[in-house]
Amino acid sequence: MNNMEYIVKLGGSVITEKDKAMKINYDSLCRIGSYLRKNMPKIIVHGGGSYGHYIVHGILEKKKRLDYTDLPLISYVMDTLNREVIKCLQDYGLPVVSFPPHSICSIKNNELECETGTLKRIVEKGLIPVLYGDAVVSTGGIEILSGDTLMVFLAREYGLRKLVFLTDVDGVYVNMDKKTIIKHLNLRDPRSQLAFLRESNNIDVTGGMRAKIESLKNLPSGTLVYIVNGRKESHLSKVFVEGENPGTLIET
Ligand code: IP8
Repeated sequence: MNNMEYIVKLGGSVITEKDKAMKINYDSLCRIGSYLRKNMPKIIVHGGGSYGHYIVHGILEKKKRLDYTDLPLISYVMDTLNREVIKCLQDYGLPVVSFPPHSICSIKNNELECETGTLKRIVEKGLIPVLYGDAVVSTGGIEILSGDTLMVFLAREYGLRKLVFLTDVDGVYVNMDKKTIIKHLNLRDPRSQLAFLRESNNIDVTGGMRAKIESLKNLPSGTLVYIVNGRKESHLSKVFVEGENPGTLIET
């Protein structure tokens, strides 16, 4: 399993300081870089954290909705975060290339479309494209495309059967108070599905966990999805070096 080709998402809550606007957590980011160097992914995606979410939240507070005029600022802010991610990963020897989603993706009638020709050629050369949650043009104006949606889209596009989501929690919680996590979840097993739904009120929704799991249902069956605490070195070592599950393993 360790040598399976995979796609990884560096969650915004791991690489930035959630409560501090526009602040990167370089320790976390660079530590992840050192582990990705040991076991290189095919594609990297990162989230918006206190860059993208902060700016979008501010716009929505002021005007209640997003429109075309917001694309320059949101894309600039996400590009700024992306440059730092790229720089740190390159410092760790990863051959990463930035791929701003707003320049290749759009949402047409709720369907995500991305021009992936160049991306494919870059991957074929052994380089690693880095995409991220972004604002993209849509039928009605612009929409926020989350990195989670991109992960599923790209995994399908490239036939990748292993996805790793680095988050700031230990996995999918079934009980937030007791901090108990599900070790293994099979989305097609009716029993585990039932257990999951019954407990879903306790699942970490602030981290978008419920939406994340919902979007996984669009993956082909037999795909392995690891939800891992990207802030804990021992968990990074387990998933990237030992090829084991330190958090929650979801099978589709
Ligand atoms: O953190 C959100 O991406 P996510 C991107 O992957 C923006 O949900 C611009 C808020």
